[in-house]
Amino acid sequence: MATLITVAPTGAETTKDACPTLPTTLSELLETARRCEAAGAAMIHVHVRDHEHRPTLDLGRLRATVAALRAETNLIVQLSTGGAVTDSFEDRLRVLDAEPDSCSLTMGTVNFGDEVFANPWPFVVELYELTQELHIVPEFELFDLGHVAALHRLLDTYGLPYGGRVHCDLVMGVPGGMPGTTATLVAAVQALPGAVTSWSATGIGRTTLPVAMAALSCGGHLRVGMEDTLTLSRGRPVRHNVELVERAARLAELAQRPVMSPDDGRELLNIKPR
Ligand code: KMH
Ligand code: ZN
Repeated sequence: MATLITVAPTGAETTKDACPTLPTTLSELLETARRCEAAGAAMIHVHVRDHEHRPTLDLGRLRATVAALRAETNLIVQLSTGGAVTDSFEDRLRVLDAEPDSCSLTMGTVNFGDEVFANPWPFVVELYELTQELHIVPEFELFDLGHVAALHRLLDTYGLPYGGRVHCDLVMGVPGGMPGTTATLVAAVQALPGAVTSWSATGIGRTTLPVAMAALSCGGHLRVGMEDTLTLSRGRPVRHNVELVERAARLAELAQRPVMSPDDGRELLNIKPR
């Protein structure tokens, strides 16, 4: 089985001042997307920044970003509905109006460092029903084992996502969420609903490599990028997202699970051309 690599190049937490190589402008994002696609990424998980490099859910910027990524790459475009911890539920729901191929959908509230990433059940349900109505393929973000239980409840109560495939991403190693260890990954994978058709994993910070290797050995796909990891090794900062994608592609190759093209990714997730 080939490996779907998702690149999450920006996120909402790191500031441009702290990390000047973080792609925060549209042209930096497009340059990043092109290079990461050439290195083996099939999907891009996008957080947008404003003209002062601060996270924003401005609909005009989101629409322009989706259009530009579609024009300049063949990547599957996934918009974050998580945004930043300060974003309102209303703004996070409105992200879907930018008509991405896919969107992230976090399955519950989690402590997020010193903050709280709020995803109460009624919001999760409203967002899920909106993805079904607007024909957007969700990627369920699971930060904790409780989120796996919530995914069972969601699918049992509200049925399958648009397109019929159930793809989730284990986000591991967030301070407040499940630890980024092999034992936890195995426990989470074993607990996934039977309806899950594919899953990826990402380990925050120093958990990146153990989580990636565990995921590959368990049949999972990979998410990498500067949203989650800012160093390649101790004392060696990531200079460009492509370094993380290249390393993930090398790991996938070693595991004899070579990278998947964006078109094969569309088939895996049943994403139709818009
Ligand atoms: N920035 C985090 C609070 C997502 O993209 O859906 C949430 C996050 C998850 O990054
Ligand atoms: Zn994100």
